[in-house]
This record gives sequence, structure tokens and C-alpha cells, in this order.
Amino acid sequence: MIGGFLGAGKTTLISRLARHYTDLGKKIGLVTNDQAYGLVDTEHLRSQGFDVGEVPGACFCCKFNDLVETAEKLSEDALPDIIIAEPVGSCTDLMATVIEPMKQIYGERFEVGPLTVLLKPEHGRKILSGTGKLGFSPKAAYIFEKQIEEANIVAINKADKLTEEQLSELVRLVEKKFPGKTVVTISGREGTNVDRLVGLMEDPALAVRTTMDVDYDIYAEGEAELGWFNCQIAAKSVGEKFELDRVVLSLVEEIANNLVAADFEPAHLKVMGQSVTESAVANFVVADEPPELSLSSEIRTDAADLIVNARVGTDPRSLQLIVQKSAESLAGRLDIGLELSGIQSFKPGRPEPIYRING
Ligand SMILES: Nc1nc2c(ncn2[C@@H]2O[C@H](COP(=O)(O)OP(=O)(O)O)[C@@H](O)[C@H]2O)c(=O)[nH]1
Ligand SMILES: [Mg+2]
Repeated sequence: MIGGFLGAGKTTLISRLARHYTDLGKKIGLVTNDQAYGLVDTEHLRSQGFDVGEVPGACFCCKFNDLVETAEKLSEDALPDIIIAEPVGSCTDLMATVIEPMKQIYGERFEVGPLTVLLKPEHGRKILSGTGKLGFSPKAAYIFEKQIEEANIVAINKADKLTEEQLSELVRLVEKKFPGKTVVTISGREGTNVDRLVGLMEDPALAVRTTMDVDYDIYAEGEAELGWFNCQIAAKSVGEKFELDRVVLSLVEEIANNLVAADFEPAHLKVMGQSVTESAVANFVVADEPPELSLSSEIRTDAADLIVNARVGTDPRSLQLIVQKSAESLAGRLDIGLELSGIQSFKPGRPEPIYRING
């Protein structure tokens, strides 16, 4: 299981790990998870040819049996050697509510690896040092810290965009707050140090139980401070074909500008655009850095299906209005048709784990 805050780079790393193991001749099964339906991550990983099961509608701990069923379904055709699961980025207490129950109830069927947590540097430095604007309220920051606290392995991600100084500051902050943690610095996107991480993830000696107290009131309130918004958008050219990458990135930029203007901190906004053959993905993960195109299609097309997944520090209604307004103004500016459907807009409910085994 690879956890970590929204936008930490879990899906990117998982796709690299899946390729790594596939190249070694191993069969890989992936499981994605979210509070909502219609996930960019699922489509993104499937578009790379991986076998992906999805647990939508609530987190793994509240849908523990769906996680097991999904993992079992992955093995119906061909038993996977390794299953990698990505929990919701606003989730914590996974050791007590997912990993331990998995070991105790299904220990004979699955050997459960260490809980790896990716540290998102964009919010991590502010939250762990407690200096500057946190970006989120202390309650959401509580979740961020709890994710690190329960990890068997903390992987400080995105090393490629950090200076040596910033990296060692993050290592120092983690070691100071959570003494004795196994910490590694990686770039999931570039592949730096991923071999080292793989070595750690395969070490059964690291798959030990960690115990921690969690205040479920703070956890629930912290999670509920994030607005969730998903929708599909049918993009159609009015005249000439459009550049898919440009539409996907411009939509994220438009929404990002409006969020920043309203002082709403993004946790993760992602948009995927798919034509029949190609896909593009753009992301926005922190207010003070611009959005980026993380997968380019390099095609022009007449029509594409877009998926929007936004998790932002504001109420769902304001978030929905911003996405709708942004799509409308972009359609006018680029002279294309953008038709929204399948809107889901809500804040996550209180986490109610099926099992909790702690100490
Ligand atoms: N610079 C850099 N960006 C990364 C890295 N890993 C992921 N990202 C970017 O971070 C954003 C969020 O990544 P994603 O894997 O979707 O995060 P998730 O929400 O944790 O699954 C995307 O724009 C990625 O391209 C990395 O190692 N370095
Ligand atoms: Mg993801």
C-alpha cells in the first residue's frame, strides 16, 4: 500500500513500480480508491495497459471488504504476484484499519508489505516546520502528519525539483518529529532512488505494526474541510480540430487561476483528456506553483472525453461554481464545445472503519 497526501505522486510512482515489476516478468494488479466515482487515476493507469481494480465511493477502511473483493477479482484470470493499492490521499490510520485487519484476517492469502507513505514536499515543508502559511487548516495538517507517523517507510518525493538544502531540511524535519523512521528521498517521476525504495518495500522486516492514537473528530473535520468535485466533460471542436494537450492544460490553468484568486488552496486538481487513441493529463497540486502537463498526447482531435477530479480546501458548492465558470470561459476563449455531465460535488463524510486493530 502506497499512501501519502493528495498530489504527493502516488499514482506516478505506482505506474513506475508496475512497469518495473512487469519488466521483471511479474504479474501486477493495481487497486485505486476514492471517495467519488470516475477516477482519473484508474483511467490513467489502465491507459498504460495495467490491470486496475477500483474501490470508489469511500476509503479503503470504510470499504475494507470491497478492497479484499477487488484484490481477489484481480486474481481471477491470472494470479498477480504483487498487488499495489493507492488509498485516498486524505486518509490516515491505514495501519490499524486496513493493514492489520488484512494481516489478521487474510494473512494466509496475502503477504502484506510495509506501509509506504510518500511525503508531498509542496505542503510538507510548511506543515512539518509550522512556518509560513500552512496552505490548509491545522486539522487537515493533522491528517498529513498522521500519515507520516504511521508509515513503515517515508519516501520524500519529487527530489528532482528540490535543492539539496530543501531535501535535507525535509529529512531533518521528519527525523525530528518522527525519530527512528526509515526515510528515503526519491523522484518517482524521474526514477531516482526508486531501486532503493523497492529494496525497502520488499523487506519483510520493515512490515511491522506501528501503533498510533487518532482523534477521529479532528480527522473527520480535517477531511471535511476539503471539497471534492468530479465530472466528465465532452469536448467538441466547433470548426478546426483542437490540440488536446492545450485544452487539458488550459482548463487546469483556468480553474487554478480562479482558485488562487478566491484564496482556496488546492490539494490536487487533475484533468485527463482522452481521444480514441491518446491521453493527456494536467495537474495542479499547490497554490504557489503553476499547473503542469504530466502526460502529453501531442494530438489534434475533433472530440475528446475529459475527466475532472478536484480536491480543494473549500466547500463543494464554491468549487463546483469555479469549475463550471472556468469551463464556460475556456470554451469561449478556445472556441470549442465543453459539455459537463456526471457532476459529483461533496465533502467526505466521517470515516467509519469496519475494523480497527490498534495495539
Ligand atoms: N517533479 C516531480 N513531480 C512529480 C513527481 N511525482 C509526481 N509528480 C507530479 O505530481 C503531480 C501529482 O502526481 P500524482 O501521481 O497524480 O499524485 P497522487 O495524487 O499522490 O496520486 C503530477 O503533476 C505529477 O506529475 C516527481 O517525482 N517529481
Ligand atoms: Mg493518485
